[in-house]
Amino acid sequence: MTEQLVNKKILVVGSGLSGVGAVRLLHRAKAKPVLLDESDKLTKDEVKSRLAAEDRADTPILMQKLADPELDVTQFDAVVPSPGVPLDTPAFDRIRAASIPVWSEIELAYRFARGRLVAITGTNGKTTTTTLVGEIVRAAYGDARTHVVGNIGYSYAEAAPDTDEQSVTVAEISSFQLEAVESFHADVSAILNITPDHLNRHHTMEEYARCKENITLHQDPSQVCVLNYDNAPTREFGEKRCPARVLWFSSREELRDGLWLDGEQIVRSSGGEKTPLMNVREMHLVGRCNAENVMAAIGIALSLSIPLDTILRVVKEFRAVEHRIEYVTTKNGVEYYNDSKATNPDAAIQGIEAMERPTILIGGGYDKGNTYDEWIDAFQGKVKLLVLIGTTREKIAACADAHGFKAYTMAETKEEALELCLKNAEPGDAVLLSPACASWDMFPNYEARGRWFKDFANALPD
Ligand code: UMA
Repeated sequence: MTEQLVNKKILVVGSGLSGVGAVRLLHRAKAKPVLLDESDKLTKDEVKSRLAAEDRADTPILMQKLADPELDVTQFDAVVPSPGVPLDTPAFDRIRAASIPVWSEIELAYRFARGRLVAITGTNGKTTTTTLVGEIVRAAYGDARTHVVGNIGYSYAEAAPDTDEQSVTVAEISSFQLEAVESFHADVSAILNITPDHLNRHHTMEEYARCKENITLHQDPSQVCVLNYDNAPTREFGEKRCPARVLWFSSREELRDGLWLDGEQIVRSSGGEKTPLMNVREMHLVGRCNAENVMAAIGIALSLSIPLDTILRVVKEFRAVEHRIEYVTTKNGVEYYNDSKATNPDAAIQGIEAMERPTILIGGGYDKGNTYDEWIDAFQGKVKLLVLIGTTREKIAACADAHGFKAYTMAETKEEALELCLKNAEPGDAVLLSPACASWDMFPNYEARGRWFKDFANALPD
């Protein structure tokens, strides 16, 4: 398919990881990329410096809005938007009206990549599952054949030119990346769960779910989709619409076929015949959500025909990814957990469910249009104090009041939040940063928020 790109003029929108990767790939495909960035804060030189040195000279850079009437979009053969670029805008209406194809960066990468592809999406658990599957694939096929890409922080387009027929690419895929796919399809896909998130971008749950379901758009029954039996949207999708062969996992119900949790035991069933695989206490991960991630990873790896003993060995060695229910330290009998990656209520529910002690919880942040009722309901007497930060703190406080939860307090600054935790924590407690919100009102990203919390906990005297 890449022959079709030769000498084609392609507009890449956004000069972040995806845009830079797309430009690199397009040069290798002998196309003629033009890079546009809409930021008022970046200069042309800054954008240029983001490109690989060998791509700088031959990449025209446009610093303007896509909607700029002076930009003649009809000169382009295709447009490749970065994931952060919304597609329901008049500018994209104009592009589509001119019959110019719009390919997300993963669509472009897919057209260029070789070998087998695993694609993992879901509202929560993507990074843990992708990382774990990547480790299993690495153990089975070696480092050189393994590529772990996508939303995890390394663009698929950047990696695609390095793949060959022997490669196995494991991609963490977000709903943003699935908005404009045409031919993208995985040998094994997974939708771990679909719960409310990113509604400021997708507007409705239906549209958000449709984007996630796009991960299977071109799969057929010779390929596999790993789905969560316990989550209503993925269950309904698997039972009614999924074009691939479904492999279910469940942490709540016994399955005749699939992977499920029997108490603490992960069991694989085939035609009703049960094989116990391992006890969840043998892993270094905590919480039901992680048991689900592990079952999904085992299902994916089995679908790639990786031997079971390799899979289980890696699962038992695997440690939590940074910022996801990550144990930090114990100081003065108080355990500290960093769950900064819980940027939506559903992820934060998993965080609090994983706690086994009275918990002081830091919550709140940037408002993505979510509601917090189910999160507050999940506290179940476990949260002894909720310390609220960020722009959502009033909204969450109102929700807590409505649910009769009074043990909350507001912090004006992040420093005050930490002081409140210290003042109230007693030996035997846990302090959990699991904000249920994005970080962008107080931090550049959730990683910076997580590091801030860890630095604080690690610096406390023993
Ligand atoms: N830009 C525009 N116009 C816009 C929006 C952005 O020109 O309307 C420009 C910005 O000025 C900037 C560039 O585009 O220069 C940024 O593009 P981007 O926001 O798509 O970011 P990338 O650096 O390309 O990173 C993206 C993903 N970011 C988003 O989806 C917002 C990264 O996921 C991903 O790791 C990377 O591609 C490689 O695949 C991050 C993320 O926050 C972790 N993902 C969301 C999430 O997990 O919740 C979905």
